[in-house]
Amino acid sequence: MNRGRLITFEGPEGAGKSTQAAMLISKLEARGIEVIYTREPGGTKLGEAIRGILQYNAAGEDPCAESEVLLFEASRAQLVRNVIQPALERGAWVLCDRFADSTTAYQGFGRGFSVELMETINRFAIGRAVPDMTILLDVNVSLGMQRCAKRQVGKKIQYDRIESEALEFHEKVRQGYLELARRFPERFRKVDAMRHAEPIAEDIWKLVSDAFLSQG
Ligand code: Z5A
Repeated sequence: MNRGRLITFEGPEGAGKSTQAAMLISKLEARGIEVIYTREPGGTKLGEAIRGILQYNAAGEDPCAESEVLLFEASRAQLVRNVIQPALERGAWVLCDRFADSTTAYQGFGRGFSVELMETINRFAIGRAVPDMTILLDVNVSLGMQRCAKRQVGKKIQYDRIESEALEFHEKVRQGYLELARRFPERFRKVDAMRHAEPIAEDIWKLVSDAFLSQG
């Protein structure tokens, strides 16, 4: 049995990661491919509990910046061992909405922790689950925020803990992602996400099908 593919979606908030993952899933499933969709933080019972702590202070106090890193990594380690690695081993494809590069972008470039340290902790958490392709949906911060604001209209919780960070923080995150895409061109595919969803989905399909489905 061939190992499946791990495709991760990254980008600033409101980039359209969940929307594009859903569109890619339908195309892959139409080809008879088993696809598992998951997200970070979360994707397991432990991970979803950590998500509540990280986003909405479910533990009753703010995690300090160091705890924040380790909580993201704990959620990731659990997701890899319990969901991603077993799926890849049985030949399924896994589409993950955010993965290790989010820690490098948000906690490294955004919060200012050493990028090398974030990458080292990421390697510990992900083990062999290195993404085959990382789709970076690039959107400018104001457009991403406008999209999220539209979605939040009428909802009780407005913004979560990380979404509420200052604009400069989100700008550092965006620039961090662009830097990662330059550093790891073999894995990253940058897609202009400041367009309608359909042409973005077409570009992603071309990238994915050219890379993984065109042989034979
Ligand atoms: N975080 C971290 O700091 N470190 C880590 O290691 C990890 C995460 C793993 C998770 O939040 C937060 O945790 C995140 C990073 C941090 N915080 N921030 N900021 P989340 O999972 O709740 O949210 P998110 O990952 O940021 O995703 P999102 O904001 O939900 O956005 P999205 O998935 O990229 O977009 P979407 O849901 O597909 O679309 C958003 C809205 O825009 C929606 O109404 C769509 O209908 C609309 N949309 C989508 N595409 C388009 C286009 N092309 N045009 C117009 N409108 C569109």
